Amino acid sequence: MTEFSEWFHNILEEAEIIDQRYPVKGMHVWMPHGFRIRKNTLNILKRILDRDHEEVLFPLLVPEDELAKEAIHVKGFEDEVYWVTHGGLSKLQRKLALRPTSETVMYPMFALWVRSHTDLPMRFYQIVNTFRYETKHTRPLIRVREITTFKEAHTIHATADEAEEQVERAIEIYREFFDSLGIPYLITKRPPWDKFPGSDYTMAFDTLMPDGKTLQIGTVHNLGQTFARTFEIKFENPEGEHEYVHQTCYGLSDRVIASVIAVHGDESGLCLPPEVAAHQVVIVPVIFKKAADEVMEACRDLRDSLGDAGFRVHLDDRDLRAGRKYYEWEMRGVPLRVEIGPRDLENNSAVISRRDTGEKITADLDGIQDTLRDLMNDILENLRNRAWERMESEIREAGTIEEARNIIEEKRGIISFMWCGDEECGMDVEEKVRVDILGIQEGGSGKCMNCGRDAPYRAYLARTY
Ligand code: PR8
Repeated sequence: MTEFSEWFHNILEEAEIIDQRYPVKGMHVWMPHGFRIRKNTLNILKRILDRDHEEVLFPLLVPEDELAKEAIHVKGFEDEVYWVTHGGLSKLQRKLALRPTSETVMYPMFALWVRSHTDLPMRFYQIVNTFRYETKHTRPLIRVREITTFKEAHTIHATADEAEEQVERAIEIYREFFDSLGIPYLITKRPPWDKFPGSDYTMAFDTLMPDGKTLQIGTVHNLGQTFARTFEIKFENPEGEHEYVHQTCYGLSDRVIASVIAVHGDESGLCLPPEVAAHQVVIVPVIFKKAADEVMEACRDLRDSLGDAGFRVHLDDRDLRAGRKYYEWEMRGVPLRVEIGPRDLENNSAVISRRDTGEKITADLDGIQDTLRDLMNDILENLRNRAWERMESEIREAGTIEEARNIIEEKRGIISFMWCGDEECGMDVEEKVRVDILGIQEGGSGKCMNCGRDAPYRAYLARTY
């Protein structure tokens, strides 16, 4: 693949995902094709969350005093906040922030909503835009200043154990979500210096981008009782005493779409999992003078029957060369292309082309729905396996700092090593290898790669976005 960032930039434009020319840095326009992919992706997540979460919608603006209430939280976000200072020509008495995330928007209301232990647990989510004045280099979908698809969930529990369990459930939810997109992930507990501001701890999902850098694609935070104490969120327990609640929150962003594009794409462009593709099947009539009408009619019939059966299908009947159409639909990542020409019609068949493998399959028109459905399942599985294999082959074990340095210099990817868990030692590793510690996984034993002490953790290092 050509240089990744150039490829990514070009494909967003060529496949009409977003328009990057909007004149505010870090803010982009979703174009119709991108918007459809976005909507299909959101639908998968909603389907999973709707099982036991309630969807809500809170305001965009946060009063300054609410934002400032949770000291650690606000410290983490203070240099990323956009402020509204005026209403028309009048200066506002109370500045209003554009939400960088919604803890300080929601939690004052949660204090009003939560009364008794019988109200708990509560699980909410909303899909909104959030604003972060990022100072690091912005990149479309990857590091933006308006996150247009912020999917944030917030839960409230009576006990610490229940909050802990919710963290596990949220991890399962995100696993299921990323599996249905075929995106591989590494799940780790973030080191303390990299956790969400105000949380007890953060669990993160990272994926590997084609240039060997990792991208954080989702996070699950156990908030403990920090925000409950700040915002006075209390419930009455069965004994009639008032206790602070325990909370979690977890979120995903536009990065989900960035990873779908980057992880599965290739030299020919996008390669989309069928469930998110705007069109799952594109029918291209192969017209010669002979039997042109019959071919068009067969194509229309097929389009109608596939549409009725629930496929997102498109008939490309433009007056263009078939080759030009193939190129375009491949670039746009359509999973399956069906070609029908006069000879196919004589045999009551069609030729199906798979975007992921390039394979061509001659299928009987009568059973074509089943064939297409089987192929779509197979495509997702193939994309998922391929992507997992690629990521796993880029995780390399290092026993010494020297080895870690060499791997990062020569191969990039992710380094796995044993770590004592000491914060100072961790900072030292980051400085010596000049990359970030992604996080840790419990279990395993050995000696710390850096200081040689007993190491109860497996940790990971990578260049990150
Ligand atoms: C929370 N509160 O906010 P989080 N551009 C694109 N994606 C981003 C950006 C950005 N500038 N910043 C973060 N993300 C919690 C959980 C409610 C929900 C993505 O958590 O700050 C990252 O993938 O960790 C991150 O994992 C996710 O948003 C959630 O943001």
